[in-house]
Amino acid sequence: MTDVIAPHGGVLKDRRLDAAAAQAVKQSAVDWSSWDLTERQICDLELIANGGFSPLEGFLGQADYERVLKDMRLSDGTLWPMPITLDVSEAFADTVVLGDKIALRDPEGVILAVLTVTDCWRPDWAEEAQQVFGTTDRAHPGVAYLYEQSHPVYLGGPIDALSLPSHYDFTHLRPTPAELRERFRRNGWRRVVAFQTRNPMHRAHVELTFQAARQAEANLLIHPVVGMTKPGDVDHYSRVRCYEHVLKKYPEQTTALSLLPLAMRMGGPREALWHAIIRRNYGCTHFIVGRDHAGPGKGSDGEELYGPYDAQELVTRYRDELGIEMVPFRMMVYVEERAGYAPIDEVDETTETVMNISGTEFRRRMREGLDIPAWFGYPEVVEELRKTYPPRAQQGFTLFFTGLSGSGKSTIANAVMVKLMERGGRAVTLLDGDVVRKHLSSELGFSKAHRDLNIRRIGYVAAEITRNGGAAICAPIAPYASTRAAVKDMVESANGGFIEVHVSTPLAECERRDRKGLYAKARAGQITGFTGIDDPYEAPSAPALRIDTTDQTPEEAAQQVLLKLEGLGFIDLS
Ligand code: PPS
Repeated sequence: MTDVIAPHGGVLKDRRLDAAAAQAVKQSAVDWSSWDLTERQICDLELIANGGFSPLEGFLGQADYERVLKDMRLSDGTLWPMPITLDVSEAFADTVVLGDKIALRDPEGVILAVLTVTDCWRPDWAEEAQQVFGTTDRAHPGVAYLYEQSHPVYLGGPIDALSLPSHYDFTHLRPTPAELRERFRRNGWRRVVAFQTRNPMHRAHVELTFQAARQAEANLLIHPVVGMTKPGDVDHYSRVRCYEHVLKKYPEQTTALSLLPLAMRMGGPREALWHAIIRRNYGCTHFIVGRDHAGPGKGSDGEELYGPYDAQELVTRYRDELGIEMVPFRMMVYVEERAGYAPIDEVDETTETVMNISGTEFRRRMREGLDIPAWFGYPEVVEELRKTYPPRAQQGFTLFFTGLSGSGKSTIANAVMVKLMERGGRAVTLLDGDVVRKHLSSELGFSKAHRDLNIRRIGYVAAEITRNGGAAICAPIAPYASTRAAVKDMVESANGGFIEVHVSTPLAECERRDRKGLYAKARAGQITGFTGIDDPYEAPSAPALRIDTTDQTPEEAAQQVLLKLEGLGFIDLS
């Protein structure tokens, strides 16, 4: 472990043990408790270990945590705006005594680091959310993570790393802070302005970075986050391929691309300060803060959670102690008369025509295979994104039938499957309720927990089929709205469509049919917990389609589904 004196602001920590010490720790670790790190904790650990989070030497203890929440400072007064904590389960915390060493492992069980536990406490999440994010609204992704994914007990203490988490992708683009500083030094880059991004870069971004570099008289570092970003963002593999295209737009030897394994919190102003400190640690002298930096989007009331330039204001307030200079930027827009980009505050909208394509409009055009104008995006970047987000006619999808037993789900699903196979073009898989219970979920019963697990398994398989461009047709009862919503999320994050069809045939008709004789048994009390009889069915509130099969043939019902798929652009019936 060697700390390096940074050219700008403070000491660069390095918490990695040398090979001999790492080997010794590995041997002792067999007797220690082990914590399997979450995805976010692995990101945090990497940046503590490699110095990206200097001056942190581990996960925050309680006194530091409380001061960070209150004043954005560690207990010694150093500016540090984001709580970096190790959240663990109650059961695990119960096995830990202060002073213990615990092994921190990756999901494969490889020991990455040892934590010497100095603190153990139960945080107040409402307080943390309010202080850090300024809200307890779960529409904020950072707040949602806290309430829905964090464990209830925090452990604090210094870490010693045996190795950095392994990455097999883009390894040549992942220098540590010390390596990046050394590269800057070798290249004679004395002033470097960093650009943070979690999105693909289009012309506006390139213009902005050009102008920022010119203004700061600095070289440029494109420094995208590839750890965890906002749920629903473009995956980092596609983004990095886009950045590699964009890099060629800059004059040679002026600009570098390097990946940051950060887990973002979408904390707006506080996050901007944090990002600046991290870039200082990576050897940059300047940092671009644009409009709505690390913005979480809208709250549940439909209002933006932060003002568009709150982040710039906060960073300005702490400029004297940051050790890195902010280059503030207003939103860049295309000005038709100038055939070029300019910051919006430098445009006279009474005489000039401003053009912009919002993120939502961009996604709509991609989805529908529509043109993206050359003034907006580089053709190479657009082409790269089209591979990841093909138009709907080439996307995979999940057709999810839900309804009571005997409502006609399987019959319609089978008819639709055959029709799709007749047309060709996509691999089709039917995940029927009964069939799934035979092959995937044979050990499960019909309690709420087992039904949820059954549906989540179906969702997992359907999402994989969807991801690979196929059509998954599911036909379980799926009585619970929240579980169906979870499946929708899984499928949509696999870049495909989720089409919910409620087979709404009334209970009386299902019972009249009673094809399997199960309703009679349920009424006689021979089966308990039967959906619709003595177990709930939560009807979907806004399905893509509702079909009552009381007076319809299976062909008619299947045709309705195919027309819906055509209307959404997934198939072409002509
Ligand atoms: S769930 O709730 O979505 O997990 O149910 P699913 O896997 O679709 O159920 C498949 C078939 O199981 C039969 N069956 C029951 N259904 C509901 N409640 C109880 N208690 C039950 N016991 C057995 C029923 O025939 C379901 O088949 P379908 O195809 O819906 O008629």
